[in-house]
Amino acid sequence: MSAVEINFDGIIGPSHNYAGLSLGNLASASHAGDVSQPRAAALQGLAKMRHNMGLGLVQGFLLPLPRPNPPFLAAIGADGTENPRLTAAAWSASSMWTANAATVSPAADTADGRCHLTAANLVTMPHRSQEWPDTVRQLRLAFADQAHFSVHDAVPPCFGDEGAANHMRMASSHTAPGLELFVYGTTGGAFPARQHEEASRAVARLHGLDPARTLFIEQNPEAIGAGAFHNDVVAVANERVLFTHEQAFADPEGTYAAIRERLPEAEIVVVPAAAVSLADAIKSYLFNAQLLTLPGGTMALVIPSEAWEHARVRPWLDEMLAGNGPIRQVLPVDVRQSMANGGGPACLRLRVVADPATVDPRFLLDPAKADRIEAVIAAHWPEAIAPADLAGPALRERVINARRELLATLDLSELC
Ligand code: SUG
Repeated sequence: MSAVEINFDGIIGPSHNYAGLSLGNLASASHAGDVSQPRAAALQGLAKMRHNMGLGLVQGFLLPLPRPNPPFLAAIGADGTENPRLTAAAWSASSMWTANAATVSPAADTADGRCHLTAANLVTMPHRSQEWPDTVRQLRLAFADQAHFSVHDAVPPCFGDEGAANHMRMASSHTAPGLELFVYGTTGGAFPARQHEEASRAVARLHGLDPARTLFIEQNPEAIGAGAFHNDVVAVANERVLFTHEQAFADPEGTYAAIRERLPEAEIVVVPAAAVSLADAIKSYLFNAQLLTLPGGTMALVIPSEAWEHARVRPWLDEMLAGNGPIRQVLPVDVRQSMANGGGPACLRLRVVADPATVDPRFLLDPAKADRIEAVIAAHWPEAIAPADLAGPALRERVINARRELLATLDLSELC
């Protein structure tokens, strides 16, 4: 097989919980203190993977990271009893949102003709800042073939980097040289701007991107203020198509013109604020969608069911489908447990363009493996976690064992 787009979804970990840790992420804040359902969450995530695999697409996955994470607490001289937020941070299953695991530049874009991945430091949110060392270990295993991949450590923590959630790629096809779009925020608003311009520029340099095919675009501060803590909450791109909210970028017209100048075949589908307000876009997660090229060549948008059911989003989607645009199908999926923490279908996946034969096969899904993963989740993932359960020895044992069982069934115990 030659290079294709592979979506690597994060398997939702057994410690999935609602602690309200992410300032500026409205879903996380509004569900703080709720009882979570890790088993249902992980099954929803797996169902999405099966759904996309059923479309004829190659599907991969990444594993939950070790939680609770005692080294995180030890590094700050804490044992988890001082402060419930620190405890919750050490237990967070946030690595499920693999769109934040790394930024990926396919081989067609890079100076050395290899696919480059830079782990994201995620420094803005304490609970996420502990992810990258374990993430990079996993990436170095999955993409160990150095003839085809180069995996970089995260950029220094003085520059906040949130990975692929603030990065888009447009190209005439996945394997053609592409235009890489890095979207950064500026500080000073009500909520933190998680992606710093300097981090984006560092990643572009590390990947050996051609400056003529790289754009650095400022996020609209108004969008961040309205709850778009990552650009992928208001825009998504696939091949020649950019699907974006009118208010995603600080200079929308300048951004569209710069894209069209470099990629004349670009098709930009803009959703006007008059049809879907920024608030509705963020509430429904319409743009946190997977825009996928199906094997037949047409494009489908995999959206959260919340968007499909939304009173103002649905009419807009119906109208789009009735028109002659590039997005021919809309496919809703149920990832409600992740959504309640601000993670839609797009947050749950990391896109890598590569020949699947060059990826460690243990990270690629097939129906039989999906059945095995499902059996482990059904047998070992806790059904419910209330905030007060965190730090309890019984839950701790259960969560550690659940992950161990998953790694064993996937022959990945070296990640223990
Ligand atoms: O970083 N939520 C994640 C959601 C990440 C979504 N990813 C993308 N947009 N690509 C975040 O804010 C909530 C955890 C809590 O509150 O317990 C959380 O981390």
